[in-house]
Amino acid sequence: MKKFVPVLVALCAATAAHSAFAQAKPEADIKYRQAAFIVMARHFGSLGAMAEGKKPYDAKVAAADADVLAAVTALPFTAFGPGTDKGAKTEAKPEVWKDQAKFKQADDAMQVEMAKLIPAAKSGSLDQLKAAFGPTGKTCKGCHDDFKSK
Ligand code: ASC
Repeated sequence: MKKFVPVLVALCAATAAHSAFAQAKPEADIKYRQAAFIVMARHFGSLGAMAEGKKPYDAKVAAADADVLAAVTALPFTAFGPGTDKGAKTEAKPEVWKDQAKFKQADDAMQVEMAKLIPAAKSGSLDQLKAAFGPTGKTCKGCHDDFKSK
């Protein structure tokens, strides 16, 4: 019997760790997608400020913003899986999970515009940045209107 005690302890610890992980997962996904959106907003906002003449245009800063956006733009959408509608404070509406096809369309629409904004922001041309910024912002807003509360 003595031999089995450490095995039992290990099994209990593994089970406890596993269930703790299972419970923490929606919260982790919610935080992950929010963090990715925060990073996007910072760098998208930087491009917007330049496009709208609210801060001086700097081609290097614009290119760096574009690199960040290229890296993060798809990430939030990997963390809206089943069961992540609650578990931490979230502004995601139930429609995200009720109308997944429409949510996917909204994601795709943004990716299409981002794929134009990124090279425009790296082109060294403020005019190109200006031309691509507005349409991308519209896709952000469109998705917020349908899928984000407040
Ligand atoms: C931003 C930002 C958004 C979008 C959105 C566009 O700069 O943080 O979420 O633009 O406001 O309408």
